[in-house]
Amino acid sequence: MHLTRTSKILTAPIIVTLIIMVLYPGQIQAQSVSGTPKVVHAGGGNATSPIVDFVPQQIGIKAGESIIWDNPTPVAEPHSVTFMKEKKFFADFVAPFIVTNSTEFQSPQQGSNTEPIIVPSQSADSKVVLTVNARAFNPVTIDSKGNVTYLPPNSQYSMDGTESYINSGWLWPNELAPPGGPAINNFTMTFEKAGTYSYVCNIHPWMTGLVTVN
Ligand SMILES: [Cu+2]
Repeated sequence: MHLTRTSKILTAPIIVTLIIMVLYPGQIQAQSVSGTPKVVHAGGGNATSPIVDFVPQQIGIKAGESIIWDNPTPVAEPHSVTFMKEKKFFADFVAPFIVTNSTEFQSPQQGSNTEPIIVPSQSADSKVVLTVNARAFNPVTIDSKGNVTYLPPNSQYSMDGTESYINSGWLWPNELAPPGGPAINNFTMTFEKAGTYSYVCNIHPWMTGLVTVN
């Protein structure tokens, strides 16, 4: 394909942008947050008395602004930032699942001190295993139609206010996430619409926060 000089000049910035998007996908995403996000801490305190609260518990922002939640707790105590339209969307972090009787669970690490909890089921062909619930543990959204979308760790999400469920996933203090799981330590959300939005931690459901968007 032969490009004229003008079209070469016009396409050059697009090509540069595409290369940057491939090399630094997180940075392109980060630019979509307008202004500096306000910080809310999930937890904190010290090693002998960790805080189990959002700090500040209430925060006011303007529509289009963002909040970043982190976890400054000095011990390995996780928290989540979870918005729900209704109580039925509360995701317990351990949940039962039916599997066939022939299903065996083996640890990838020989000799590890692990085993899933298996309880009897109603049917002779199946058993029930209790496992960690991904919708509590991982960053995920459910829209008003019930579509479930998993987000990458340390996500940035823009809330339009119609969502049924938005979860940060378990936010661990830096370097203190358990091995094997996603090492999530922050969550950023942009609030597009004015309103009052309450949220909870799905590990400590009495731990609540409020965002007022004007
Ligand atoms: Cu918590």
